[in-house]
Amino acid sequence: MADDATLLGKVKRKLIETKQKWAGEGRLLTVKTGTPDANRLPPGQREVKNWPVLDLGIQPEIPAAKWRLDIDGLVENPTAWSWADYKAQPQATMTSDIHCVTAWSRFDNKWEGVATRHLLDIVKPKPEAKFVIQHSFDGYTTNVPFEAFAGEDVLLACRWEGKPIVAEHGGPVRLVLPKLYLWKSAKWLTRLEFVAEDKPGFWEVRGYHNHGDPWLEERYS
Ligand SMILES: Nc1nc2c(c(=O)[nH]1)N[C@H]1C(S)=C(S)[C@@H](COP(=O)(O)O)O[C@H]1N2
Ligand SMILES: [Mo]
Repeated sequence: MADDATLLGKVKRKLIETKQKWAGEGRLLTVKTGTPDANRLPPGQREVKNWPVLDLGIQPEIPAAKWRLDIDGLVENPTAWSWADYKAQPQATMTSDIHCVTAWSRFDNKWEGVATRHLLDIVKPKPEAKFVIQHSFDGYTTNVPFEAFAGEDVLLACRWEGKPIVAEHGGPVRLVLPKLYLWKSAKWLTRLEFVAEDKPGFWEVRGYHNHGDPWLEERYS
């Protein structure tokens, strides 16, 4: 009996030690950077180390002085940001995985920019605002549900891996919404329109899924 109790005591101690070690490493909370983990790749995706370029073939070069972001529609405070206005906002840092519908995923992208949560505090969307339409300098549009846009990991990003986002990847400012396929993240962002009725965007009217969750493989409609 005494032996059993001792053995149990040892097992328990060992278990607690292991759990404590895991907690220290952040295990069970987040996937550790660099750890090979099959669960990190959505169905049908493969990991790439480079960052492919995908767009309509027009890559507008927008000097910071010409860049402008309009935030309008169903908001209490419609706002227009110049580059200086944008840079004057608190800059957040975020690391996220990106998933393209063409089946590549890229892990651990380090972004800097303005969190959509911060933008929402300023423009104050009306309760009727159920969708956000992103508009770009190349004429591209894409629609996302309000809740997706308001995610804590969504950024109006201007930097990637410590450098300004290059024009081909959507600089000066692109959206990064990592929980949806990357076509839902507009490059060369210039307008955010808050609407009550959904308005399918460029790819959404051409057969892409209206929602685009990579974990549910919402590729095409
Ligand atoms: N303005 C704009 N944004 C866009 C696109 C585009 O053509 N124009 N293409 C989308 C698609 S289909 C993808 S997969 C990603 C690609 O981003 P990347 O070229 O930085 O990898 O941008 C998305 N955002
Ligand atoms: Mo895409």
